[in-house]
Parts: sequence; C-alpha cells; structure tokens
Amino acid sequence: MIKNEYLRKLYAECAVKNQDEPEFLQAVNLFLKSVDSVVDHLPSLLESGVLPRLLEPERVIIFRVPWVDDGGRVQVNRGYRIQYNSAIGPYKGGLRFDSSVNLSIMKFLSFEQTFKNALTGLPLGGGKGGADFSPAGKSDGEIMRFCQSFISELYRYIGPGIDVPAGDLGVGAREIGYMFGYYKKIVNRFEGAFTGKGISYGGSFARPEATGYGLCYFTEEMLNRYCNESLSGKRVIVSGSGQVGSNAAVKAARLGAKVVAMSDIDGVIYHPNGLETELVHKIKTNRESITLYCPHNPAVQYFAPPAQLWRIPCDVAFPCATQNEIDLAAAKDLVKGGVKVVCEGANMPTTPEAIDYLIDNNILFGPAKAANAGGVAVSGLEMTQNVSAYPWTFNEVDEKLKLIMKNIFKKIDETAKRFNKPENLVFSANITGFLKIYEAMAAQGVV
Ligand code: NDP
Ligand code: 2IT
Repeated sequence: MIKNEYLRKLYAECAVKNQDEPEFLQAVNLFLKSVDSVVDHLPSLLESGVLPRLLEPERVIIFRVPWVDDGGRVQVNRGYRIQYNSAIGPYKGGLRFDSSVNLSIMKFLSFEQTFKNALTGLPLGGGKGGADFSPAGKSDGEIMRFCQSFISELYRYIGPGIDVPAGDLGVGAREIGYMFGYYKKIVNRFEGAFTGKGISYGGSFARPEATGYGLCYFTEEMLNRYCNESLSGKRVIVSGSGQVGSNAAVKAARLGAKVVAMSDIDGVIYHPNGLETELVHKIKTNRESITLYCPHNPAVQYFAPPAQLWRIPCDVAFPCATQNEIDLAAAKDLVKGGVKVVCEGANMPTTPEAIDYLIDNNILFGPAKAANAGGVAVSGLEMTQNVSAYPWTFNEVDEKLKLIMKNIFKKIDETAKRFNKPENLVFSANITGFLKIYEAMAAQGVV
C-alpha cells in the first residue's frame, strides 16, 4: 500500500493508462512503494515532475517482422524496442525472443533496466526489446532469416551513442551474430551497435559468463557482510540453465558451493551430493534438454514440471529463468526447505507477495536490478573496448566485474542504512538507482 497521496494518484493514473500491462504495473508499483518511504526526504521531487516522466517510456517502437520458414511459408512476428530512458546514457538493454513477449513484458523489462543500469556506475540509459518469436525448434536458417528481418527494421533506431541492444532470454551469441552481421551490411560501418558479440568480431571476454558470475560475486558480498559467511559449502539450487543460470552454477561450484539442483523448461535434475555444473553448462550450450544429464549419473533424480525445484532443501536459491517464477507458494516451500539467501539472476522472478514473505522470514534477498547487473555492466565494458579498439583479457574483465558488483552492493547497503532500512536491498536498489536518474533528469530540464 502506497501511503503518500501524490504517489498513490500517480500509480492510479498509470494503472488506468496501462491497464493491460500487469508486469509493467507490478514493476512500477514496487518502485513507487520504495519511493514512498523517502518522499519526505526529497522536498523538490514532486515539483520536478520527474516521477510522471519516469513512468512513461521515451519511445516505444513496434514493428512487423515477416520471414520465410523452411517450408517456404511466410511467418509474421511482432518486434519491439522500448527506448525507456536516456537521462544518464544511450539506451542499453537486451533483446528477448520468446513466444510470451508482449508490450507489458517489454515495458517492465526496460523500466527495470533503467534503474539497473544506473546502479552499475556506467553511463548507460535503459532500453529493452525483442519479439514474440521462439527460437526453440527453429532451424539455423530460420533463425538467421528472422534475425535479418528483425534488424532490417530495427537498424534505423539503434547505433553506438543511440541505443545498443544485447542478448536476453532466447537471444545468445548466435542471434547477436546474425543481427550484427546484417546491421553492418545495411549501415556499411563496423561499429559497436550490439554487445554480447563473438570474440572474433569485437565481443568482450567474460560477457557470456558475466551475469551468472556477477550474481555469485554479489551473493558473496551479501553473505560476507550480513552473516560473515561465503558460498563455500552452501547447497545451491538454480532455476533456468541458460546463459545466466548455467554460468551462475559453474561459478558457485568453483567457489565451493554444492549445486544440488538445476532446471530448464522441461524439468529439474537433483543430486544431494552436487551436480557436475560444467556438464550441465555444456549440455545447455548445445541447446539440449537437461534430461540428457541423467544418463551420466544414475543417482540423479529427475522431476517435472520445473516449478518442483523450489521444494528442494537448500541454503541459497538463484532464480535465473523468468519473471514471477517464485510465487507465494514457492517462497513458502523455500523457507520450509531452510533457504537463507534468495538472489535474483532473472528479471523480476519473485512476485511481490513472495518478496514480502521472504523478507518477513528474515531471508536475505538480492533484487535483480542489483544482483544481475553484471551482464549489462560487462556490456558497458564491451562498449568501452569497442570505442578504444583495445580488448581486455578475460581476467581483466572479470576483475572489473568483481569490483563493479562489490561497488553495487556497497552503494545499496549504504542507502539501506541511510534510510534506516538495514538489509532491505529491494528498497535500497530502487532508491539508489532512482536518485542518480532523478539528479540527471532534474538537471536536464523538462525533456
Ligand atoms: P536463456 O535463454 O539463455 O536461458 C533461459 C533458461 O531458462 C533456459 O535454460 C530455459 O530452458 C529456462 N526456462 C525458461 N522458462 C523456464 C521455466 N518456466 N522454468 C524453468 N526454466 C525455464 O536466457 P538467459 O539466461 O539469458 O536469461 C534468463 C533470465 O535472466 C531472464 O529473466 C533474463 O531477462 C535475465 N537476464 C539475462 C541477462 C543476460 O545477459 N542474458 C542479464 C540479466 C538478466 P530451455 O533451455 O529448456 O529453454
Ligand atoms: O537484463 C539484462 O540486464 C540483460 N539482458 C543484459 C542487457 C545488456 O545490455 O547487456
């Protein structure tokens, strides 16, 4: 419940205006609840008009993506790019290809991205895009033709200094390669208009690993600062074993954790003594089902559907699949199973009721916009390397990533203390990101 009358009215207007956008409204509501606690400390906030501007994306681009499938039939998907906010830098954020993609999901992702990018300390505005196209089950040729058609429209809106897309769910190195190649052909310039590129054509080392590794570095900071502990020896469960989940699992295992369960869209694999995370990573990098792990170890148990994961006893849970995957029932299962830390690798994977339940039960909670910021942070480092035409080594990038994750934790921990909400990182991540954007927007006048 938002207490401040102005904020309540703002939310009510936003809800009327965007009534078919539940995910966007969920993200806005959570954000305004955080602002509610600090509004009295920011006397010029209301008159600056920053908040109503922040609830409206700067630009929404929706376009037709026609392509021809292997059977010679014409298919049509809907493409999106939300250029949400450019107060602190060019629009930056991933592209999601999934059948569930719609305007609400695009808007919530770009809204969240705006605050996340502000937390990285890098000059990155917020954006997101994608299409209601699922790469699963498509041939390489179909994926390439789809990506080329997508870029034949999007190219006119992006570029370095304007808007720099990257990957997200359903978009990895293969899709970025096809999109970058076609972009380069159309504009006839080799430039850093995308991040997440392959190493051979301007990508950064450690970008594929960055979100998952960063999630572990952030979790280490939380455990260390609040419990004087580390990931070593902890039982970890990971949902989703894509770019984020499989790399988080590999890093957690290297830091001494026992990754006891992982999931994909099909189901869950579980072994109380720990899974071979590198093998899961290899299977999923080949785009195969997690069930392929089972023949390697007959002691591994397999469950379906994937939501069974949250019933497995653990110390640390990394939701790394998609939005709202931890609902109240799942949160109750996690608490029953002894979880101590939930750290979000996916964007908004925990429902508001589940977040409240976890926090009320003293579970350490790492919100996505801080905990999964490592991916976009290394995208920012990729942009720097592209401009300077001087690539860094894996270790150089990894060290910078560690430092960025430490700094994000430090900044939001300080904000939590400053506003007397110790350890409430949901609140402090929202407010730390917001204060930076607020200052930039107020300074730039009404634009
Ligand atoms: P990928 O497409 O690489 O992987 C997604 C994984 O989630 C796949 O293993 C997929 O299974 C699995 N999955 C999808 N739905 C479910 C479900 N309902 N239950 C269990 N597993 C499921 O995407 P990413 O790893 O890139 O993205 C995952 C999340 O992380 C998204 O929320 C994204 O927004 C967020 N994120 C991504 C970043 C990035 O840089 N890529 C950065 C920050 C956040 P299957 O393989 O069987 O399809
Ligand atoms: O949600 C995210 O932060 C991403 N998908 C990564 C965005 C990026 O530009 O690297």
